[in-house]
Amino acid sequence: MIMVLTSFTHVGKTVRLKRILKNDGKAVVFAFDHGVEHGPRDFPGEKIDPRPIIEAVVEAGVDAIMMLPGMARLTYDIWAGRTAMIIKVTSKSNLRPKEERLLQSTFGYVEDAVALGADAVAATVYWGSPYEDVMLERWFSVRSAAETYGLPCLQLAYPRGPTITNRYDVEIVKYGARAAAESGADLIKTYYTGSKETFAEVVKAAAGVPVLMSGGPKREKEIEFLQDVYNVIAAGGSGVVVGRNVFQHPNPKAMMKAVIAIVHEGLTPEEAVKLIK
Ligand code: FBP
Repeated sequence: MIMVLTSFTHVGKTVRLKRILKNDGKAVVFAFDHGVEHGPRDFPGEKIDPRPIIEAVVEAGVDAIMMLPGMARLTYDIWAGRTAMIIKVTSKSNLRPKEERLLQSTFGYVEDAVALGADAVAATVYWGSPYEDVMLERWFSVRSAAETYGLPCLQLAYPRGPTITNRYDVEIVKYGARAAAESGADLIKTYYTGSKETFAEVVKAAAGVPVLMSGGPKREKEIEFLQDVYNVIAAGGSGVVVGRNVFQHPNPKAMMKAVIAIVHEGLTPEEAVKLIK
């Protein structure tokens, strides 16, 4: 018998991906990097305290959390050993001049993610930005370092820039998803295109790389968001990376449970919303 010996990197990536994408190949990830991307306006009143929110989503059974290195350090006692961790190593603040918000800067290194015990790293590429070149340089250096450590790389593949009038347009989102796949992403997070049919096209364009929906601003009614989650799964999507629709909800734990029930248990939005009331 000839033994097929695979690389250590392949094993490491596979092991870590399995901590994020569960046995059904799907994942619910909690995004919590808004403190830099949007600032305190995203956390009104009591929401400014990150700890009860992290505790709530972990208790709900979230598969992974995506956060910046400093927040991981501030909250590790809550999530360690209970959920997977994806460290995002790029960001930008909204205090910048408007034109420069089309650039995500280095916000940590792959070595920081390793030191923090991460299961994956994440970086944003704004496809279509005048700074696309800088972000790609950054993406490939993150990707290459992550390869050394056997860490999967999630790309936030967000089309935005002067030529893009509608960033949710299916052709534009498909472009970003395909470009993310071609740049070696192991997981892709991108915008919802508004319907099951169009999101199925995005999934196809990604050519086999798992595609996760980015949550977006908080919807007025929770059932609207749950319907989007349902459509993403029906379209062949691999799950969601959700932030505001969960942490700005009056009951983040119940909302997260509803999302998980759709992704992993196949509940309809109507069934899942009952878990919140
Ligand atoms: P949400 O579910 O809250 O939309 O989180 C997803 C996310 O990509 C965050 O990771 C990030 O902080 C934020 O949205 C960026 O939002 P914007 O569209 O304003 O750049």
